[in-house]
Amino acid sequence: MTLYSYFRSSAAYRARIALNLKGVSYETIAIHLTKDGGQQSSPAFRAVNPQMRVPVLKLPNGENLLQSLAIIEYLDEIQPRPRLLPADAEERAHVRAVAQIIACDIHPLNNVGPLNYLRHVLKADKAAVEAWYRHWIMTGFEAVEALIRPGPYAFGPRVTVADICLVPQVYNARRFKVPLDRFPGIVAVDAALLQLPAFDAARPERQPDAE
Ligand SMILES: N[C@@H](CCC(=O)N[C@@H](CS)C(=O)NCC(=O)O)C(=O)O
Repeated sequence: MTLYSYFRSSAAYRARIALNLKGVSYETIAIHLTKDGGQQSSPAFRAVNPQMRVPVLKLPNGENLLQSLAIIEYLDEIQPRPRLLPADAEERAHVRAVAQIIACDIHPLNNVGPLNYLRHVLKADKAAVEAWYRHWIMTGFEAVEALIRPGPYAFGPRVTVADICLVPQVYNARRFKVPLDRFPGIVAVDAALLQLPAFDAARPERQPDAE
């Protein structure tokens, strides 16, 4: 398989963790999200993903899969071990809720497009953009902190899709110097997960396109 990725993209980071957990080997094609005005906007990449975002997982048959959560669930379906969603329906809903707070409620507000709109269209200054970024992480993490049950991972001793979403979001928070002292559970889960080889190998700094 081939993953269109960018080392700092937290959505691509999720896909990398899932591929590693499943033991699926893949090649990386780096799409630089800021160089050349953003390589995701090139006609060549637009033909791969009309939404012009990473990650994209290219399958051996040439099909392109988009959206990190869809990619993760696809991997979980074709390669069921280790399972990334609990067998119990109620538990599965709790895990998906945390994954979706991060992937659907926090991350889209702090993504490249909305931040550029704040900067260039609404003329927000650096301090205002940083305050916006911090606000959405803090409010989202308050909910996540209340919902997870560290033990040692977000929902006990098995890694789930909630963990896969949590680690890249904590990486983003640290990158933008968001204080995490109010979230001891999140910090503990993140530390436990980063001990696992699948998470360690997916770190931005370990990617071929890392700067
Ligand atoms: N919901 C999507 C988000 C994908 C996404 O927004 N990726 C970002 C990087 S984290 C991107 O490619 N942004 C490029 C842009 O907005 O121009 C997913 O989970 O895959």
